[in-house]
Amino acid sequence: TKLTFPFKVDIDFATGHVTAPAKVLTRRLSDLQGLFMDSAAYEQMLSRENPVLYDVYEIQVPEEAGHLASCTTVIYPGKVGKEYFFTKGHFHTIEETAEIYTCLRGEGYLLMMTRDGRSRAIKMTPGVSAYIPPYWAHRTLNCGGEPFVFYGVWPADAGHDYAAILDKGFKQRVMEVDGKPAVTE
Ligand code: PAN
Ligand code: ZN
Repeated sequence: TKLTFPFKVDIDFATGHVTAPAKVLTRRLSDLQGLFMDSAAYEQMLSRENPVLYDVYEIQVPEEAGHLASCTTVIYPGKVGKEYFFTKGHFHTIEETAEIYTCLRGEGYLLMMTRDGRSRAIKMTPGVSAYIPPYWAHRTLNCGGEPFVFYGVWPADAGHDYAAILDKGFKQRVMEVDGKPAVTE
């Protein structure tokens, strides 16, 4: 680990915006091809518009062991069919690395699963801080009517592995049933 100078950023809990040095990553509907359950609803929505599903504001540090990377993620409210907008979801490339997500605003779920088929869901509301252990893939979603904002911290060298999720998806889904979010297997 190289010597790095201490620094601070300001996080706006309402918008998730982070002051520099942050890198912004925007994910639109078209970036999540094949991930939503209702593919007809997906194609229909995409033929009309290509909304931003979420923005990631990453606080930049060297991607090396010893450093901690962090970011805010803002998932906007919305659904594809009955399924709430979610993140792509991933395992870490170095699978034995954990992560902590703390909810700053809104209402959502953190879905987690292992390669051997175990799964967990944690309801996220402001002040809830969830621990994602090593080896657990993770995806978040917004099941409320306002932006869902959370702050995540992970080992900076962990890396993101999206392949397994793009291939097999997530075991659990959260859909609107009778006007309320329901976690389905
Ligand atoms: C988070 C996620 C972020 C966006 O920073 O990367 O919420 O989700 P996807 O990367 O699945 O699109 C994190 O878990 N980092 O490790
Ligand atoms: Zn992660």
